[in-house]
Amino acid sequence: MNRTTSHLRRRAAAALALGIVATVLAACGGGDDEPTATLPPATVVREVPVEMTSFSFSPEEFRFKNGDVVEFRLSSRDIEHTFTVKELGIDWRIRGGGTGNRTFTFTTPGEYELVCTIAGHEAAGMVGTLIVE
Ligand SMILES: [Cu+2]
Repeated sequence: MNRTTSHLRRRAAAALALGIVATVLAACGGGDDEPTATLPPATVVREVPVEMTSFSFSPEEFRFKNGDVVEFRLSSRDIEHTFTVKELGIDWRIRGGGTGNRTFTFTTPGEYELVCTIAGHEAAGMVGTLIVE
């Protein structure tokens, strides 16, 4: 992860925390239906569910805009799998039957190969594509 990505991720986390505080404040506001705080406009977190199973990713193609902050909501339907994009330094492992949320900020346009690095899975067709426009 480069410094810029790390910085953006911290900003995203801070913005999320702000959003939670704003929601709580609004809920406790007693009759005031308007939220009292707004998120910084640059921070948009997209939530993307991904199911991993032997031997595929669903979906198998992802399209993002450069600058997107994406929260991947990973789940394994059967055995252990990884969500690995070597060129971007992404290597997330999800245990069999498990779930995990991982956030990444895309800062370099391109087309990237997604694979599962568990032995034999890539060869069995557990591959995908990430496109950053
Ligand atoms: Cu796998």
